[in-house]
Amino acid sequence: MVASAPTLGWVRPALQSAGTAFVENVFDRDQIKRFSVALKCADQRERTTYGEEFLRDIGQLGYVSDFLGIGPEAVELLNTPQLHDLLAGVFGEEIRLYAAQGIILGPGEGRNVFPRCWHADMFQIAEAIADPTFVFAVNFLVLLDDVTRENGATAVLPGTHRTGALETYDEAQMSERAIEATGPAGSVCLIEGGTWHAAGFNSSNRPRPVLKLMFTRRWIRPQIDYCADQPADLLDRLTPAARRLLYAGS
Ligand SMILES: O=C(O)CCC(=O)C(=O)O
Repeated sequence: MVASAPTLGWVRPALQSAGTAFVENVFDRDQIKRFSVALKCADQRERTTYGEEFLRDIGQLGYVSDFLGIGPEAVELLNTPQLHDLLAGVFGEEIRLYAAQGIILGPGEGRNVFPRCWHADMFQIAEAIADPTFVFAVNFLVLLDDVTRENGATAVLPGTHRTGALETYDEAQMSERAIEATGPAGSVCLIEGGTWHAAGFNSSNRPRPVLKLMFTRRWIRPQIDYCADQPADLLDRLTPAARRLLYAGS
């Protein structure tokens, strides 16, 4: 059973109060398998092209930044109706894709190992907005495998979108306050743009893959122009709702 629109009314209030929400069953298992294989292949291509050592040095090992380049699965993901139900519940119509990437957290990687640390994705914009409960940007982390504390669940500090800078940067205190986004593949962990969070530490022997989709209000200039340099038929393969997510100029 995938999550349906009428059951999603709690998500925006949760983002307003806690700055985070966790929604299960947004994508089904077959989709997740396809996304996961596509991401693994794209990651391998990047490692072959640039070399693991170089990618590690620049803090990009396991980050696949060419989201549309992972293959037709990126289009499939953007066309998924349940994703749009969730987006509509969070933002209404006024929404665009700001940036997307795959993140593969390898064994032995994670919090406090370069480049991973506590952060709020859009801290500066959050600071400039007077009402901290105004949801202007949300990181959608799509779980491509079952995520546990052992394989590096993302840790989120609830309510920190309302306080701005943290009172303490002490790792022990932050870990104690954090909630861990554990759950089954196909779930989405939503993190508001001003909410502090960090990857966990992957102490398992398998990589932990997620897809990160950062959505923002349309008046925020996207980090990547997804319509530039794309195959001519890309927009034809997207549903009107998905196309609207990518349009930089409208
Ligand atoms: O990989 C993770 O668990 C966290 C990802 C993250 O920090 C981010 O998307 O901003």
